[in-house]
Amino acid sequence: MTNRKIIEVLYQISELLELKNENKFKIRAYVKLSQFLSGYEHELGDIYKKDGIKGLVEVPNLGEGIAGKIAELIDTGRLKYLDELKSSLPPGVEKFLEIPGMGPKTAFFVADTLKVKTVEELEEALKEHKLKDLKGFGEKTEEKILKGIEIHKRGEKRKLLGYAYPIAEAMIKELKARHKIEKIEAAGSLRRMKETVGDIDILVSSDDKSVMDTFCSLKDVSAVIAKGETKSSIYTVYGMQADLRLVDTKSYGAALQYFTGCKEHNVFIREISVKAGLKLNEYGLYKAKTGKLIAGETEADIYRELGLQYIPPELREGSDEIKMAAENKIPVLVELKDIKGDLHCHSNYSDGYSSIDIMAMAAVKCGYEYISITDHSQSLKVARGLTPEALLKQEKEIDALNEISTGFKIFKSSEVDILEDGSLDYPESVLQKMDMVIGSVHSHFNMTREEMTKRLLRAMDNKYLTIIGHISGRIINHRDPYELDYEEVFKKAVKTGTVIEINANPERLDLIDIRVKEAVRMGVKLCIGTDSHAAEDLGHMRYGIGNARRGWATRADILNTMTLKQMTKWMENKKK
Ligand code: DGT
Ligand code: CA
Ligand code: CA
Ligand code: ZN
Repeated sequence: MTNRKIIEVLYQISELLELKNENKFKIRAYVKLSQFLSGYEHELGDIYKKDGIKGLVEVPNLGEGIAGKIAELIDTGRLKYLDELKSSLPPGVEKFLEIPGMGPKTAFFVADTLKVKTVEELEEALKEHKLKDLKGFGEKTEEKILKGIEIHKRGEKRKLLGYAYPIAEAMIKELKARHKIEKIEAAGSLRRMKETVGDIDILVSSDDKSVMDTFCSLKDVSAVIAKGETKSSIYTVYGMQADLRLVDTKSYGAALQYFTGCKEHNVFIREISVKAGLKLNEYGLYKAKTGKLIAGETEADIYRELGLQYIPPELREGSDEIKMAAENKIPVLVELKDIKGDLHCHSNYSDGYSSIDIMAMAAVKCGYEYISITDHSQSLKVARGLTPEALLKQEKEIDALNEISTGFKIFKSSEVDILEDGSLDYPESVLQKMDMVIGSVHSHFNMTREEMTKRLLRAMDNKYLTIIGHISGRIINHRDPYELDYEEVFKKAVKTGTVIEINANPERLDLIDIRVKEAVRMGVKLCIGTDSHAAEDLGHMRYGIGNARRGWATRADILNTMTLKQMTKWMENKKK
């Protein structure tokens, strides 16, 4: 039983309790614990195994009552309490709760009055406008729920990159630990760092054939779909399928190329080989006439023999990457090791879980030279936004920390709300004291494209605004982006020197890849920030890097590849 699975159960309980109108404090205990666990570095399973319930109770936010339930979960894989909660609800309600925008009350109401039990039945009833005629519900509500259903269906199929990536990593680690392995890595959309992935594809080369047995008996397996000598598919407890393919070392590069995709890229690549009198498949690259093998062991060999520059996986999306590679125009893309600091981090002053010094220490561990503390501004009450007085206190704490450190700096900043009219949520007297300022939209999402564009353009007129945070407002699988004229915004960003953020949080990954490409083309300066709410989240930087690379960004395009010295100077100039 992993923390991830436990979190799922805790959330479910909290939602069911809410539905039953239970005690608010009781509900909050579950929510708080699951939020805490999502950033917790230790596995509760390990703690329980070592120290029993006593160990669990020592975990922050974890009380005795819940500890007993978690112990039951770990021991049996089930929880009686949850089963009872579920069976006390009208059928269907539990499913409806998974629909974005559907609160417990509505879920209860539709199940009760429309007498529908599945999401499909609900969808049908809505399309027949059965809800519209009822008291208090209009066409708007119908549309909203239908939209939620659509997003929900998408989300059921594809998982976030940040969800799937650690799962794939752990599987690979386990296989490596138990077998002598030549080469192993994830292929498919995961290797291309696509924002969502359909399934996990792993490729391995090893003389030890029993690696397949291990794969099919991993602790994460909920069902074995197919098991063979060279290919197996499993279904995992995380709601995703994973495939393992065992290939010959001689063919490893060819197989990796083939199974990395995407399909369109592969089709184009094969066309090129045919034109060159060659034949490419997952075993190798051959002379068409004689069948002689000319490449196969590495991907680099294959691209080279096709007369192409090496194409990094993140670019293989079947757009213009092959044409560019033929002309030797693939740039050196930004890499994780180029990043010198994180510019978007929350602390426990607002809605983060870690203190400033813990965040800073984690940043040092990442090899960074600086971190920017960007807590929320005063209007964002739900995220405990800081009053100017609280900011002063934070400023003092940061000054004190900076005084005792050398070669590492904490920048004083804030993620300031861009208010409805495009003004910023602190007066200039407060903003001017900060090293930098992120401006983000956290409210009034329902504006027209013109209004929202105007709002952002106006924010960029504020000379203290340094960066626009998570520009589209989307939450993948939960909230669609608002409408925005990106060309106008990018133009203004170039003119005012405003930086646009690539938000590395797996739920946001915002700017999206094709817009990163557009921004790079227009000369917009970008930065990558994790939007961390706990020290562990700093590790999300890799997803931001993946996204930046998918948008063809180089080191020079990304602000936070600057050293501390360069960055300090850049900020001073920006404020002038
Ligand atoms: P996903 O899993 O939906 O996020 O996307 P992928 O790209 O990982 O797709 P998947 O898992 O179906 O297959 C992995 C790769 O294998 C895919 O990117 C390209 C290759 N592949 C799979 N089926 C075909 C095919 O029918 N034709 C070609 N050319 N390549 C294929
Ligand atoms: Ca896949
Ligand atoms: Ca697959
Ligand atoms: Zn934000």
